[in-house]
Amino acid sequence: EPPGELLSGPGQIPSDRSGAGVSWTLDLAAGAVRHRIDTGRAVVETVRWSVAGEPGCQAYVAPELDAAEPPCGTPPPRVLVGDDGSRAVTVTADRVIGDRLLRIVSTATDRERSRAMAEATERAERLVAWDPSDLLDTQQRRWQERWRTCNVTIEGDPAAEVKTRYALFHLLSLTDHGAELPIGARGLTGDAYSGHVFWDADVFVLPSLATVAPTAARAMIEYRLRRLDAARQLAEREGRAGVRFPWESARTGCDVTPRSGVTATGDTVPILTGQQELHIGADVAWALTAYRWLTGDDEVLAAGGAELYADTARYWVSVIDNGPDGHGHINGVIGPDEYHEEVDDNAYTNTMAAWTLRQAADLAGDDLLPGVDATERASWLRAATTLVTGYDASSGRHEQFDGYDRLDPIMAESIAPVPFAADLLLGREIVQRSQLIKQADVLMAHHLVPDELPPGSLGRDVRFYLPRTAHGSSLSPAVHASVLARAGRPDEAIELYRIALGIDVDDLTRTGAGGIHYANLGGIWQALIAGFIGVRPGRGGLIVDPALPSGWSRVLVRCCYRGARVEIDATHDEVAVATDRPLRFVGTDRDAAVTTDRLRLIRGGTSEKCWERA
Ligand code: IFM
Repeated sequence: EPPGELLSGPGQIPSDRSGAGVSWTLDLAAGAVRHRIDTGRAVVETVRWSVAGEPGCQAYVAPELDAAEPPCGTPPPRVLVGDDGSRAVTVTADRVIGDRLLRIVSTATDRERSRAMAEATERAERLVAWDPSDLLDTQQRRWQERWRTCNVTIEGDPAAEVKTRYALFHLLSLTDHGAELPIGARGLTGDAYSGHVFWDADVFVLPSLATVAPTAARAMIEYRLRRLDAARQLAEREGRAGVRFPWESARTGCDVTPRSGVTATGDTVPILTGQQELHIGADVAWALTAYRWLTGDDEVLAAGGAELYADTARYWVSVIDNGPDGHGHINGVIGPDEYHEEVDDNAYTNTMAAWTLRQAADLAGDDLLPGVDATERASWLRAATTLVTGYDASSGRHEQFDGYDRLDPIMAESIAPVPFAADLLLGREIVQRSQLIKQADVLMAHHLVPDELPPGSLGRDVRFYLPRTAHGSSLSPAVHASVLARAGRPDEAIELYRIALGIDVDDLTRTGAGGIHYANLGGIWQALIAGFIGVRPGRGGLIVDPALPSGWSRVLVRCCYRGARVEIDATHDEVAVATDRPLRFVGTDRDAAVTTDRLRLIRGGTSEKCWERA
């Protein structure tokens, strides 16, 4: 672990290495990778897997070719020393059983080398004593249990079904975790972004994980809570109050964002995201709220959550400039659209800041934030109300940042088929002067905090920003799919959904060598659940409001909400929701809330989008 980096793990499946006589298969049912080589004279099959329920352990079964010793000998233990002196010890154990070789590779970390060594050795020796077939059967049984709790069936679209399951597979793979779970942009599947944790974890992965593995989502929150002190120091260093989470975070929670990078053309360019991508502060608070909504766990407030809200609100108050126009402004930032740097009043940043201030004020109003008095609470509400959001009542849409509308109106489709990296294709300067955007920005706010934006603005913002979006970030297509479905345009949503599905499975953007795009996978699950099935938290209960693409005849989903196991069966005309304990549901219109374990909705006669309780 070089300073500022997280330990990287095994790479992902090298899908492009499949070819004549060679195949790699990810067996989603068994949670294992099968590798087959047909040399023409012999067929060699191996299988490898991350042992479910035994974090840090990998198993590998292969034919033992010369039937005597393991082919390359057993590697000796490997010790990596972290920059804080902690040790990661990897122990390998081999055993030949009949004509097969079983290899276990076990990694444990501890401050004490001897403890890490003992733990890794104990696991390796225990697992290598198993019969390989039994070990693989156990793996399969554990995965079957996971698939019984969380799964998706999409009738009418088998490709979308298997690729969505692939996303779910990787989310479910995060189930085995310690007390805290930092998810890097590429997890442990590749070295792009050095394992660093971005908002990808908080707003893309965490809400999805909360519906498939709530304890893993809690461990993700814990990762942030344990770095509140580091975030407090960062805010202080920048002359601000409260907490400021770093744009890129690793073990200590200090800012590890690089200050420069080298482009594909070999030029060194400054990286300003560390100084300017401030929205991360609101994203972390949003993730905490999403976690509480989705799991019903409010104990997290007493475990540091209350502090996180209060100090995030304090941070925003100290960042906001109160202008002579009587409004609050946040200047010199980068929004989610990273093509435009140092902009004033980014709609996403300001909307999220205002939302966070109101959240904190609401909690303080309910006496849930110790140490916050009425005066401070009132200052948060005032700041939220005066902050500009870029909304223009005459056009009914948001301007992405101050001055955006005056930029060159270049449309993405006039350059190349999406997704493409506009900055690489056209050069940074041209892109900066244009309205081309990298990823969902205003639409990201619609995705995360729909009730914070003026009614009617979703449709107008989608119409305006979609044609300007290059989807140069893997975070973009799934969010667009989700908001398009919610905006009642599911047949366009499915096009973006297919792009999102292809990013990892088909390596659509040729960036897979750096690892799996976890935000994309989290985004896919969100687009399915919140977009197509329309399950989202409403005021006082869950809303179910499906908008299925015409090519999907039926969708079945299993997941969890607020401690209950939930099964949703949706067609174009009818939705049935069954839960193993009663949940509270609200309608999308003025329907009264209902608490039930069986909900049936049929498409209403009055409007295409309206669902009525059957
Ligand atoms: O967090 C993202 C960002 O939004 C776009 N660039 C890549 C980062 C890591 O995935």
